[in-house]
Amino acid sequence: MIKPGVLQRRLVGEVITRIERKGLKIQALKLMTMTRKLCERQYAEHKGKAFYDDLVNYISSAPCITMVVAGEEAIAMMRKLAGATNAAEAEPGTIRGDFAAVTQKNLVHASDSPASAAREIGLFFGPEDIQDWSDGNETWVV
Ligand code: FUP
Repeated sequence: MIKPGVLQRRLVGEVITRIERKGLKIQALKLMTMTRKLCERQYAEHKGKAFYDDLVNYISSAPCITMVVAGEEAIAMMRKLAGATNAAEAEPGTIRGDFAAVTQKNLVHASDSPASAAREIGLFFGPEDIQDWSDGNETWVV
């Protein structure tokens, strides 16, 4: 998920380019403003924590881009591309390390396990939204 504010900062292309350059496959993509209810479901594991209310307010404040990204080890790769949650700890070269100075506004969310990916994908997409495709590279080279 590309979080609110990334559109305003005109960084959507920058984030998606990193995912594409890594070689991962985008199978679904949607521009949407999340309702509070949907945010609460997305971040249910954090309910009761000090940052929870601010997080839900922020995530429901403006459009996000939700995506399904596929590939071998896609979860581990997306987490590496994103960088550490804490903006001060995220390494340069990662999305958060390069563009986030505020942890709450750390640009992206990436599922941390197959189970959370399945749950989160189900919040945003139906099976009909997810497209499988082949790059067809074999037709461009001999
Ligand atoms: P991540 O899996 O890296 O997105 O991190 P978490 O699920 O732990 O946190 C979800 C979001 O809550 C973070 F992206 C930003 C916000 N957060 C804070 O604002 N403060 C914190 O101390 C921890 C998380």
